[in-house]
Amino acid sequence: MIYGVNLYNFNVNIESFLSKRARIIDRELKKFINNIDFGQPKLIEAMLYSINAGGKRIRPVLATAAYEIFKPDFRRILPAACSLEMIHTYSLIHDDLPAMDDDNFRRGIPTNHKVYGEGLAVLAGDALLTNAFNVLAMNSKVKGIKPGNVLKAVEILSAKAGAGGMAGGQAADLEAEGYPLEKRFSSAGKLLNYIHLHKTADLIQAGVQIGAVLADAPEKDCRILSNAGRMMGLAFQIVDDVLDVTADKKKLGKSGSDARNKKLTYVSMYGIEKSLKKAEELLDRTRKELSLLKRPASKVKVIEEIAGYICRRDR
Ligand code: GRG
Repeated sequence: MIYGVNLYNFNVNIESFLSKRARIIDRELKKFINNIDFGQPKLIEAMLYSINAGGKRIRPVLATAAYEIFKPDFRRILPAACSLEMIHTYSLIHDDLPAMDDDNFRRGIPTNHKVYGEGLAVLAGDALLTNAFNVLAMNSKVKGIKPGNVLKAVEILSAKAGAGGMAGGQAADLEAEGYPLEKRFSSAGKLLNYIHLHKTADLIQAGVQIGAVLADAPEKDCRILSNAGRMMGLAFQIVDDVLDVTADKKKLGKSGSDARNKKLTYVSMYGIEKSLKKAEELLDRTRKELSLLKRPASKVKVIEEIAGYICRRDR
C-alpha cells in the first residue's frame, strides 16, 4: 500500500491517490515559496494566493508517478514536481488577465488580478515562472539524483514552457480568436491541434518526461512516456473544451469563457459528442503506448489510471 492506495492488485483508487499526493505537493510548494528570500511581501502573497487556491496538481503528480515506474521514493523529485506546478499556476494567472481571456474566477475564487490588480498579477506570474527554475535547480542537491539529469529537466521544462511550447500555443490561441485561419496552417483542424498540443499538452508531457529523466530511465522508456504524455495532454485539453460548456461552473471553479471569447476549440469545431470520442481514442492510444514499457505493470497502471481520470473528470 502506498498512501492508502493498493497499487499491487490493480485496484487503484486514482482519485484518492491524486488527492493524497496533491496534499504532499501542496505542502512543499508552500515551503518553497515561503523560503524565497524576499523584500516584497505583497508579491509573495499574490503568488501564494493562486498557489493556495488549490488545483488538481495533475502535472506534478504525473512527474512523481513516472519517476516511480523506475525508482522508489518519489519525494526525491518534489522540487522538480513543484516547479511544474509553479509554471502551470503562472500560466493560469496570465491567462485570466484582461489582455488574455479576461476571467473573473479561477480555482473557485476571484482571479489574481481581481484581488491584487493587473500589475501585481503579471509580476506574480513572472516570479512563479522564474522561481520555478530556481526550485528545479535545487533538485540537483538531492541525494540519488544526478545533477546532469536535472540539467536535462531544465532543458525539457524551458522548451515546453517557452515560445515553441506553452507560450507559443497561447500566442496561436490568441491569434485564432474569432477563428481566422493563420496562413501557415492548411486547415483549421491543424491549427486547433497546434494550439492544444502546445498550450496544454506540452506541460503535461513535460511532467512525465521529467519524472522519467530524473529517475535515469533508459532513452527508449523516456520516449514511450513522452509519447504517452503528449496524447494524454491533448485529451486533457479536449476534455477541458467540453467542460467549459457542460460542467457545473461551481465545481469547475471558473466561469467558462471560450464561447464569449470566440475561441477555436474542439467543441466549436466538432461538437461535444465527437470531441469526447476523440478524447477516448487518445486514451486508447495512450494505453497502447504505455503497454510498450517493460516495467512493473502495477506502476505503469498508475499513469494509465491518471490518463483515464483526465478523460472522465468533471472539473
Ligand atoms: C507569457 C503573458 C504570457 C502569458 C502566457 C502560457 C499562458 C499565458 C497560458 C497558458 C495557456 C493555458 C492557461 C492553457 C490552459 C491549460 C489548462 C487546461 C488549464 C487548466 O488546467 P487544470 O485543469 O487546472 O489542471 P487546475 O486548476 O486543476 O490546476
